[in-house]
Amino acid sequence: SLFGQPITLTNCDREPIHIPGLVQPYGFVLCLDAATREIVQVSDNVEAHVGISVDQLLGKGLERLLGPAQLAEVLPLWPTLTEAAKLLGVRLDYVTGKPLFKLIMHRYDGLVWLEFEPVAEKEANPLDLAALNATLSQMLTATTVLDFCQHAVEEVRALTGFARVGMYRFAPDESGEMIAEAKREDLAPLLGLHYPATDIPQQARAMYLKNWLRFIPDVDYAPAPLVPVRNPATGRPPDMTYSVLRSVSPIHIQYLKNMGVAATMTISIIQDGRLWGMLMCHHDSPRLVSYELREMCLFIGKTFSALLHTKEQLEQHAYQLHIQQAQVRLFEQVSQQANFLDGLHQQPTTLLDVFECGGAAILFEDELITLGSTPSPAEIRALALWLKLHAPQDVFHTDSYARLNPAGRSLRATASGILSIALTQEPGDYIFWFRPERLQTVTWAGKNEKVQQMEDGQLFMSPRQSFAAWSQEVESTATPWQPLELEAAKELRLHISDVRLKIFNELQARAA
Ligand code: BLA
Repeated sequence: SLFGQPITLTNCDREPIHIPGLVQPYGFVLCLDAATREIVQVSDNVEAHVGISVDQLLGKGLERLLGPAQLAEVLPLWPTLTEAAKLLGVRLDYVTGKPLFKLIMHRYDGLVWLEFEPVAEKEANPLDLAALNATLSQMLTATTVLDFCQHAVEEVRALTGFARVGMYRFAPDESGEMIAEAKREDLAPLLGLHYPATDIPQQARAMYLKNWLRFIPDVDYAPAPLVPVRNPATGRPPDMTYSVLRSVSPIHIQYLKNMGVAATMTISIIQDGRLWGMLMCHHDSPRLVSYELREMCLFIGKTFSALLHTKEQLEQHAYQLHIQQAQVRLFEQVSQQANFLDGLHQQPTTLLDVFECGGAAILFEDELITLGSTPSPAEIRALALWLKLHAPQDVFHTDSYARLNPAGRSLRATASGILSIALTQEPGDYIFWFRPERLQTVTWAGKNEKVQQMEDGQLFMSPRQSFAAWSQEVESTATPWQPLELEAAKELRLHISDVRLKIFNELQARAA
């Protein structure tokens, strides 16, 4: 429960995940007053790691923990610390067993944070620049966003060995879709699955814009509290936004357990200051990933973010070119055919080739021609009538006809989205392009998963329930039409009008 209240979808946004007062116990944390350099808070698992108790540290200086050699490395960094992490390797000789630690330092909320992660004795793990180079080469070759994502997930999986690495992209409504995936063969795919916005609440999204990487090596952990839990200077738990070991929301931990996930690493993909997506890594058993390897993946995530715009532009240009070429061929065909209509549907290039769509139709002087998957002839005629009354503009488009016209619900399988051009005002001649309901195009792999509910039963805490919730949200909607498609539709309309005018004039001249 949350502040002793039942957890609901609406109060989820209010869980103060930045001040849990708890850390993940695979490492330990010291908080020092940034001014006095006195240890003011310590995670209570410090003794388990280094054999020094909390009481021996509180109120003291770092020399209680670090030897002169390490102090000589740490202290010069002090004035340079910001929320950006600085990394040192330290050896604590008095520690029996695991004396080697990664020390990750940053300054935030009036404190200097020292986070210690034990490392294995043999772990050399130097930054593998050759591997990083190979990864970037792969990513640079991509000419579409999906290819780009596919390269990124495959490379991150090869580097880290996570059982599943996916690219999760946010839609404008903040729901998300797994658009690329690299996974161990025996795992059920999550590719193409959609999840509602509520799976990642607002305050978490805001935090992930500041801190790009999160790591949970073992979801089955008992959090270690900070002692004291409140910073004596502020009277509240300190802000762990930039902390590596921050303990994760118990709600999210439950979610991961319901999914059968035991370890995760996620990296924010940020474009123009907004969360575009997340690189998600899952493992079905606990998995420690070294700090350096996490940094390398973070580097890949940031590079991905920086290149994303270029890839999107490449893809847009390619689609634009495709539309233009299809348009030119259609124009040729229309001019060459005795009946211009034949040029739109009987030749090698048809209306279907111009846009990404499921079907198209021409309604002209009461004749109806359909291509691909479309509503029934009666439904198309009813649609034309509705357009004439309610949407008399030359070019009409919607990504949810059913929202404009309740009768449109019955068309949603083939025509949730409609783009149409009016050929004449009277009697109502049109060319239509149809897009199917998005739901029909989504493949859902989680169907056979066991659903586990939280005790209060009100939460969508598994992919299956999430998918059901998302389905309701997007019922009767199609992929939206893009501005470049609307432009092209306008041009097609003008061209067809010209051709018809020319034919009309020729007929007139012949008659005279
Ligand atoms: C956080 N939820 C998250 C995160 C992800 C998801 C990726 C980021 C934390 C991390 O790094 O793991 C969601 N994870 C997913 C999705 C998939 C996945 C969609 O693997 C799909 C494959 N979550 C809920 C509900 C609530 C909720 C109903 O589903 C609230 C009532 C809360 N999710 C929640 C909270 C966090 C979170 C509070 C923040 C966790 C933290 O950083 O402390």
